[in-house]
Amino acid sequence: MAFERILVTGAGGQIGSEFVPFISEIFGRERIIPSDIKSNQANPRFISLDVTDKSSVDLAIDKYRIDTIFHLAAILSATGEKNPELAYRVNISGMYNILESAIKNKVGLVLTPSSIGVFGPDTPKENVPIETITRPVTMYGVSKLMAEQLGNYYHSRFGLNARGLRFPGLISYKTPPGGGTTDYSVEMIIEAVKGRNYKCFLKEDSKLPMMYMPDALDSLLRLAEAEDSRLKHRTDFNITSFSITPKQLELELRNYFPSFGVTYEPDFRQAIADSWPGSIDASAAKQEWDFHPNYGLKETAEDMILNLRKNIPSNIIKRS
Ligand code: NAD
Ligand code: AKB
Repeated sequence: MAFERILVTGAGGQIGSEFVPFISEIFGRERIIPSDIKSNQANPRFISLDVTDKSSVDLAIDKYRIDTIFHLAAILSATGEKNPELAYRVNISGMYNILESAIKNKVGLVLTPSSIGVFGPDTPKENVPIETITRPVTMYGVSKLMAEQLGNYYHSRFGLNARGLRFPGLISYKTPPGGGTTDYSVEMIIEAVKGRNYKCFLKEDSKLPMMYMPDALDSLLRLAEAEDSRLKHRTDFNITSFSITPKQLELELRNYFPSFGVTYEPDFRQAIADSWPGSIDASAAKQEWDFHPNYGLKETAEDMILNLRKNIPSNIIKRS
């Protein structure tokens, strides 16, 4: 049984703040329990839940008779390098608490995004398959890899329906990204729309895989609804839409804003970007659950600019 009572952790984040309205449209608002460590006064259904607090996780899953969990609470790569202990607690202990409670309460599905952060400098750089060398050099990567493996373990040991996918950098305009290395892409587009130049914290040739938020939301739902019998993988599906460098994004934006300019002043996030691949292979996701992205760079830039021209949300500020 799944999708009757759905808990979303980290619901106030870049993905959660869009995923909750997205699934509310599909399943009905009354079935969704959005939660986060941050409060949200605007949504009375929102509950306060710290995933590192095992008894609170247990209490919430039991109280709301949860059958499905989209576990989005996490600490991203740049914030994780500033505070590795926090990243460890939220990304590993938080995942452990969710899985333990899911078993105890007979939850039907736990879906947890992973990341290209699981790869490291020893991973091949292009068209990287799922099974490859994964030796991450960030606490974020280490913890996301551990979370993938925990999901696999709870599936094989206890039969839990744990699933997950490795997102590339996500581009969106509603909620600011949460302190990652790919955040430059969102920041650059916003500055261009505001008519300002941008100082980029990565080098101009740092190629990374990316995806526009509508494709990310669709992917989460497709994997959640996929027939179990089709899945050969569980928690580590690579997915990607397009790969770009900051320079390519700058040039794309100059089609709309001819005087837009970017200076490149790499900071500590450059080392993180350097450890990640430039492109990944999403063929297993296509075969096993019909992953199908619709937005390339051009469509992403066009839609971002269209929406940001209507309204630049006041909370779109740099968080890292
Ligand atoms: P985000 O940082 O925007 O949101 C994470 C949310 O988790 C925040 O609202 C934060 O308040 C919450 N949180 C932090 N600690 C918590 C705790 N102890 N208990 C409960 N909530 C807590 O991140 P996001 O981009 O929405 O990421 C969601 C998931 O997707 C994560 O697993 C992340 O690793 C993965 N992911 C994101 C991207 C991306 O580009 N956004 C890329 C790859 C993978
Ligand atoms: C980050 O940069 O940390 C995230 C990710 C790719 O996981 N956007």
